[in-house]
Amino acid sequence: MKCRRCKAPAIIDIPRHNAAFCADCFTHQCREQVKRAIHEHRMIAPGEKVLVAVSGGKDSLALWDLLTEIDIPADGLYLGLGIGEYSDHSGEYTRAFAAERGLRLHEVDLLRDHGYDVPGAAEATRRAPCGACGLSKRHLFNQVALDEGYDVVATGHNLDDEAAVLLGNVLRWETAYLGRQFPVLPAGPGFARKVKPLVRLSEREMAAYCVIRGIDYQVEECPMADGNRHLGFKELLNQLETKSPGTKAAFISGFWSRGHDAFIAEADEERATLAPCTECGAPTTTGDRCAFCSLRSRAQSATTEQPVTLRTRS
Ligand code: Q46
Ligand code: ZN
Repeated sequence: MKCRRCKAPAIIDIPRHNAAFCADCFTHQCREQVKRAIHEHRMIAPGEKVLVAVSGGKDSLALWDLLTEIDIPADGLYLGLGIGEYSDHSGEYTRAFAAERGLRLHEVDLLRDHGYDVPGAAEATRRAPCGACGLSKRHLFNQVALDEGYDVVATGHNLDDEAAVLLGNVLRWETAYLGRQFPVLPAGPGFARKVKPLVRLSEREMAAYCVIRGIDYQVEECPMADGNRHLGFKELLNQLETKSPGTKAAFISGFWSRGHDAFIAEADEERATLAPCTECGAPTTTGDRCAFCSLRSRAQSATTEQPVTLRTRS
């Protein structure tokens, strides 16, 4: 197996591109894929302030590294979820990554800053933890971006994540979600722009990228992932991909070019009905308290500690 670009011995094959690469050319290929995604979808303009949502896992740390490598300066935001040792270690990997590279990292801790954690939220809502966890992340990433003057929030969603979410949304015809499923979500009143620069790269490629670049990351699975239905969709899609390489990429790129437009109107209508949350001011469809503020007040009752203010590390 030889590298497609330089003909040296290859260390990784990428069946969907019918190609293999040596370590140097593979990292070059990853950078090119990120540049292409950013360019194609007009994710980030020169000079814009970028905030990367970092979890301590391979995708978000690879994303932070890749943006830095292609000369797009970005600060990080780590959200402490309070999921025991898993969160403790995730925070340690993130802080070490930022410190080694001299990058600026913001930290928000659910328990310290908002008086609840993900296990408490799951208990209070009596639902799978991922729902409350995802809601908290979306709200707080956006809030920190707006409060700290960032133009864009970049997340580490990769090709596998997008294909699994798309399959879930299609299976249930979640049309409003389909309208919002795109590599870039524009800014609006109360919303920073959201972008996914890793959509052209797979989970396996991001793991390989971290190994090659010497990035230490959290390899443990989240212990609260059991109720996450996307894991099942990923397994199914992996089976299809093994039989027919390129299936996932064709599924999502076909949706973006031929399906997404059909659902935009519904997502736009939903945005047009938004009004400020009576408690935090974030846009909400309820006309009262937003879903985050409702969750927080219910979840706080399952915890004991009181909130303190946002801490920023430079
Ligand atoms: S951290 Fe949160 Fe994930 Fe854990 S509780 Fe679910 S959503 S699985 S990316
Ligand atoms: Zn609110």
